[in-house]
Amino acid sequence: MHPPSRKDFVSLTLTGQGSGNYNNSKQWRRQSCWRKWKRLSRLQRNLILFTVALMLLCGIATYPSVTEHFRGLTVVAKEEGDHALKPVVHEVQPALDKLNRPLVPESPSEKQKRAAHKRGPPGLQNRLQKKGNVSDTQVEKEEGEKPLVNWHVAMIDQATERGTAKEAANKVDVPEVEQEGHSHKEPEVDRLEAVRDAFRHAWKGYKEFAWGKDELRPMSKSYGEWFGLGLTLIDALDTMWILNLKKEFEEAKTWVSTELSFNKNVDVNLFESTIRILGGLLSTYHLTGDTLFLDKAKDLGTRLMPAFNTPSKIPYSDVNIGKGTAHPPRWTSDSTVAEVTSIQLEFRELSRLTQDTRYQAAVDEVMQKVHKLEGKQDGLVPMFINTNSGQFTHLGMFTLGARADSYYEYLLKQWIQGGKKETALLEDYLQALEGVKKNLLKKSSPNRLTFVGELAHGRFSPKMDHLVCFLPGTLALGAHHGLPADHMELAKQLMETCYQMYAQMETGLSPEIVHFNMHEGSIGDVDVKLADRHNLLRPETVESLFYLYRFTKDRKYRDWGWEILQNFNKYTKVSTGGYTSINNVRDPEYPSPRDKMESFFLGETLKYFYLLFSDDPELLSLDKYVFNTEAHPLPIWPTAQ
Ligand code: DMJ
Repeated sequence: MHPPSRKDFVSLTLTGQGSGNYNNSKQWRRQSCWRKWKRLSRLQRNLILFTVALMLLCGIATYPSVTEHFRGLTVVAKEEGDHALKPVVHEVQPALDKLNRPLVPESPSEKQKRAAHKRGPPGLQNRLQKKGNVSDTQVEKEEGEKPLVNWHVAMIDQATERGTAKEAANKVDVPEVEQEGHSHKEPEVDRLEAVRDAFRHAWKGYKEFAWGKDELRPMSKSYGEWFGLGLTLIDALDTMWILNLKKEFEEAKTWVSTELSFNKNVDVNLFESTIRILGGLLSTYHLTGDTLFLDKAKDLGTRLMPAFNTPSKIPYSDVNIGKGTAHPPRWTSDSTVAEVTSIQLEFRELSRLTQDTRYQAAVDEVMQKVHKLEGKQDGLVPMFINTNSGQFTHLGMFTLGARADSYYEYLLKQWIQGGKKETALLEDYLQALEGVKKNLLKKSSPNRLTFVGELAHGRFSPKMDHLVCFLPGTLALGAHHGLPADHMELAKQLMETCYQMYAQMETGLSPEIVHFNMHEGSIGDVDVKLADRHNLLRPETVESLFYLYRFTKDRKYRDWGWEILQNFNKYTKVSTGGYTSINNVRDPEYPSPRDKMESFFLGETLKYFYLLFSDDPELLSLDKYVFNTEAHPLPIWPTAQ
């Protein structure tokens, strides 16, 4: 992080006494005034004293009306959306912004007009920043006004206006509007627009500082390369299409057609490049019908195939897509179970589209082998698998978090993709869920939140990764597709828990990992270790909120999502463009930006926000599409196939 650009220092010049130079010191000035006062006559002194006393009396008498007048000016200026005054008003008295609501309720149309008027040009902040008015550590304020605040002021703002995130979570602060006898929350269109605004802001940073690169580093206004394949741009393609951001989409498409080449001597991770790039290209092809994206997908898929040339047919983790060679990580011949079992939706779809069966054959073989493997516990899988032996390694460790998570997700989703015919996938999924219930599901204290812990050699640990928050959505999706109703009940309970992982933090944003308290008499449900306090802008909770809302229509899921989006805007938005992951969700005063915007923030998090707030159930109907683990929608195959 850059140090603030303000100069918080006082300059002192020390001069020796009696140096003979002109001396304008306070002492000298005091002595000279006193001498002048002594030279005045008694009458002159009395006259001066009388005048000063009279002025003081007048000042006291007129004070209330003067302050009233100035308070009135401030409110009027804010109501008129006076851009020139806004930043000053906000910085001096941030809480007033929220309190200055009109006394007479506004009609929805007036409210929209006011909101539109207030939403100033985003470029304004950047121009100010370039002039050196603010530091690099600044984040923008949400709610259209976007005044400039630094991390410290942002904290003061929240402390004044909302108390802790926990308190806020228990309040429903969305104003209710009566319409035709029904009670409605704020028009959803505002929330959709807020997501589009967030995307535009993220894209602005990417475009300006990281165009065609893998990831934006928004604080340092630079970029990071992982594979050197424009990861963020490709991950975000279908989001732009879904959010109807045509101009942005066309620019990105031009880059894909003119700049993107997979003929590069570069090592890529098989799983990450499959879910983000192959998945992104395939879904964009489906949404647009443009064969450019299918051609690129086929090129990449073919270049990834050497990963499967292993003694066991369990793929290596890394592939050099230019040389056509593959290898495991330097320190082991193991692959991660989630990685080798979460590339199937994409390779199967590639086979269906190209009529080339090799892609599907390779990934189906992996599933068949894993299906038969020893070393599971009640359907739960260990985290590693060896590419030589084809056996699980590091036995006895079970989690639904990192390294195993999307194995469970893809069992269900492959079954749905293939028209619910592949019963082995369904059996493994159902058995694994029984394993979760039997071994990993517990209740926290004091609020009895249902959570999914981990198992290490028979010992239970109440540790839950944020990654596990994909599970409520997956459970709900299964119930929607005819699996037992108690899956939906469990989905709702876990959804509440995942929401609390946000709401109980001081920033209202979830940490990467929490530990739940299980002892009677615990004060809070959640403990967060120092090393686990980061937030990477991950999507899983928002993803699950989307599924839960689609299937239940319970508006609380939307309101929870709205809170989370606002907190991303408060604590992770960088004024010059982009959003940053942060180190400390427990410190709203200094959440400590990490200077990285993950590609999944655009590919997944913002897309799921948009779908959560959309009223159109046909926008990517869950009866027609299945989302890959990077939120790229792929079609459910027609039953004839
Ligand atoms: C994404 O790349 C995918 O959702 C993956 O399944 C898990 N990790 C990130 C998001 O958190």
